[in-house]
Amino acid sequence: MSLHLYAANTSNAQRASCALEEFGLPYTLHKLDLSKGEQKTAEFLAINPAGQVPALVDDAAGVKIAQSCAILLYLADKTGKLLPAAKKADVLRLVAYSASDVSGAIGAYIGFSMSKLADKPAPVGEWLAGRVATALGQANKALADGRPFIAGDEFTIADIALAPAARRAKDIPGVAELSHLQAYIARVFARPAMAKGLAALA
Ligand SMILES: N[C@@H](CCC(=O)N[C@@H](CS)C(=O)NCC(=O)O)C(=O)O
Repeated sequence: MSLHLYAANTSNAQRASCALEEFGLPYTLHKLDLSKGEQKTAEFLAINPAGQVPALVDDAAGVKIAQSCAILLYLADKTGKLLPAAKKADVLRLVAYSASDVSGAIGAYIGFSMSKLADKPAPVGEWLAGRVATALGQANKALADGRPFIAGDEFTIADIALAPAARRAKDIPGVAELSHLQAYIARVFARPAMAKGLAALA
């Protein structure tokens, strides 16, 4: 098989597995155990020098690509799907928003919460949670107009960028209250391909 996905059960890697399922592309899954450092082997570092998942190898095209949202853009370009020309600027904006504002804020909150710092002042945790709620609040506000997907009526790669990260954030203070976002997450993962992408890494 030409496509190889290197992944673990994380929201960044779920973007890639969900995308491959949504695009209907067959792939070989290589699950890495991050707790055993399998992402730092010489073999994997030759694929992604950053030593992080996800990474995708497209043998037929001679391509190795990391960064979850870059993988979405690569596959949209390869297939010509889920990045409609009429919505291109908006979808690109929303993919970048998910990769930076949303995942950045979630990563900072989770990194702080899980850190072994001797002193973890509560106000810092609250401030970091506030950044997540502010970032996801933008999506919640957009979805309040009744649109089914984040860029409008059509499912796009912006949904594959946003939904796994938003799902990961559900227990962060302030996120459960974002009712339009919560309904959206349920709607997106009710799609068979999205559900299959999640299950593949579980
Ligand atoms: N911005 C990257 C983040 C990748 C990332 O942080 N991967 C984590 C799992 S979600 C990882 O591989 N961590 C293991 C490590 O850094 O050693 C993306 O979107 O792909």
